[in-house]
Order: sequence, then C-alpha cells, then structure tokens
Amino acid sequence: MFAPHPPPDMVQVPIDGPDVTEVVASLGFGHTLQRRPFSADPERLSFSSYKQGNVANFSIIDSTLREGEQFANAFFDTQTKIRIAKALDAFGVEYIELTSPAASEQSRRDCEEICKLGLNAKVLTHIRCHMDDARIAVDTGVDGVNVVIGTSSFLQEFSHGKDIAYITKTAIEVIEFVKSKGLEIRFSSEDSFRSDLVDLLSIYQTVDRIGVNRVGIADTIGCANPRQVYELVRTLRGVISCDIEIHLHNDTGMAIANAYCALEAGATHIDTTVLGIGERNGITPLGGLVGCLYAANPEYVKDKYNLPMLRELEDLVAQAVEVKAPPMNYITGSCAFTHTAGFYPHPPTLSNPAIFEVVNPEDFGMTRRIRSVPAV
Ligand code: HCA
Ligand code: CU
Repeated sequence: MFAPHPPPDMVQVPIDGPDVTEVVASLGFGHTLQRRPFSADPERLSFSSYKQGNVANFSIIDSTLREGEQFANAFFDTQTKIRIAKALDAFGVEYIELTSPAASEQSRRDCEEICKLGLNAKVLTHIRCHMDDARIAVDTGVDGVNVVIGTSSFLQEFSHGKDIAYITKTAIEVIEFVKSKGLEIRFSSEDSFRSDLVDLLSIYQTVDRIGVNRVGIADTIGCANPRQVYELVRTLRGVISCDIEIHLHNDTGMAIANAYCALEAGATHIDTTVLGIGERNGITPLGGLVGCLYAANPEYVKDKYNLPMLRELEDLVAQAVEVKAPPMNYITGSCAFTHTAGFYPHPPTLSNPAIFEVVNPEDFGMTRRIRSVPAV
C-alpha cells in the first residue's frame, strides 16, 4: 500500500545523466576552476592559462581626461588636468586620451600643454570623423588620434544623418591624412553593438586595408553582455589584422567583465577611466580592471603598473570631481581587505588570510584589517 521509504542514510539520485568525472575530463583543464589567487600553488591551478587570449598582453587607454570630462560633476581646469595626466603616467597606463581640441579653445591649449609634459604614456586626442577636427588635432603635438563616428541605424538617422558609404569615404580621408602626419590612428564606431554587423565588419575591413593602427568597438549605451562582447571581438579578430580597442559603458554593471572577455577574444587595448567616471554612470574603472587582470596574472600586472599608486590616483580624481570613492570599491575601498573573524571557532583568516583573498593587499600598498566579533 505505502511506497517504501529509502533507508534514512541513503540519498536518492537520478540514474540518468552524464558521468561527472567524464564531463570534467572532457573540459581539458583539470579539476580546479578557480583563477589564480595570489598565494595559491600555480601547479594545482590550470584555469588561468585556459582561453587566455590577450589577458596577459594588453594596453590600457585611460580616458579620464576625455570620457571622464563627460561625468556629471567634472570640470577640470588646466592644472588639474596636468596633475591627473602625470599621475596616470606614473601609474603606468600606456595611453592617455584627451578631449578633442576642436571642442573649445581651452581644450586645444590643454591638449598642447599635456603633450609638452614629455610623459612616457602616449597622448591621444579623440575626434569626430571629420577633416576639420583632424586638421586641428594633428597640430597639437599628440602621438595619435582616436576617431569615432556613429554607425548604428539610430545614429545614422538621428545624429549625423550620413549613410555607410559616406562614413567609409570620410573615414578613409581622415585616416590617410592623420597617417601622412606620422601619427597613430584608430577608427571606432559609436554604438557598435546595435550596428548592422555586415556594415560594421565591412568598414573595419576597409580601414584595416588602408593601414589604420587600431579599430575600436564601443558599447555606447552599456547594453552588451560578456558573451556578446566575446562573439563580436572574436568575429572581428577573424576579418582584420590590426589591433582592437574596446570602450565599454557600465550602465548594467558589465563593464569589467566585458573588458575581460574582450581580451580573451583577442582585443588588444581597453579604455578605462579612474573610478569609472564618464557619461551617465561611466565606463570600465581602471582599478577594477587592473584588479581583475591581476587576479589572472599577478606577476605580469605587478610588473606593468605601479599598483601601490592606485589609491592616490583615485583620491586625486575623486577630489577633482567632488565625490567619495565607495567603501566597497575594488581594491582600494575602505573595506576591501577587512575580514571578520569570530564566526568560526578557529578563524582561518587569522592563520592564513589568503584563504579568503584573491588579491594580496600589499601589492597595492593596502593593509588587511581583521575585525573580531565574539564567537556565538
Ligand atoms: C563619445 C561616445 C563614446 C566614444 C567611444 C569611442 C562612446 O563621447 O564620443 O571613441 O570608442 O561611448 O561611444 O564615448
Ligand atoms: Cu563613451
């Protein structure tokens, strides 16, 4: 009458379904999925070398002095721009992107001043795809020019009103002009993720053939997710041979993960701003990106950037735009390395804090704090 109950010490499991040992073996990266925490034994961890793409071979283009100028509370005077440019250079970003000199007379003068500083970082300026802007840009002393034009149907219709044939023709003219001056040149499409893919790939292929240094993809409205980013960059990688830059807005909190996936897919240059400031809620934050890439390859990232300077750089920008960095901020937040001990009888954080840390605070000049609460 009654269905027999299993004995109490037995667990019922479905008899169908794949053998998990075989599934894991077929993945081909061993039994451990975690990315390399700073103190773990690398021999035991194989995931960090899995599908790395350019995760350990990239450049940062910091746009605090361009995209960041579009942040709601940003009004940088010349001296502040110079201080930020020098701090970014001391941190070690490879490029600094500045507002178009065509935007105002002040922007043009500031651009010239920053070019005269003799920084290690290359100085770029960001212009519309227009010969008038290009002529002004090449006379400022910049190392390169980042050109952008909207390619999505929305922008073609509601912003500049030009079709793809016109965009391609102007792009060629601007690129050839900037190249003739011996400067580096990038061509990017605004709102790439809502652009027609055939249009997008065709225009990138054309500019690649005429020798552009980089093409750029922009998630202007922050609508993309990591898988979409991976697929677009991967597809693009297959049709062009020049470098690939990516610019990712953070409207839905995807900007760091999207940047990571872009590198896995073969992107070479990532746009950031300090604290992520920019239009609306900004773009990929420098600190979060560096933290994420450090987790994958600590030695590479430590070698490349002056990590203990991150906090100072963020404080400088936070002060300039009159905001406070959030306590939960990646790496530099006041609670980033706070551990609460006392919930366990033998708190593992006390014997080896690294058990709960993917980042070694000392590498970023930060200190760990153990907060004790009485065990209950
Ligand atoms: C802009 C828009 C932009 C450009 C990005 C790029 C965007 O302010 O011109 O040049 O790659 O998010 O699309 O910032
Ligand atoms: Cu932007």
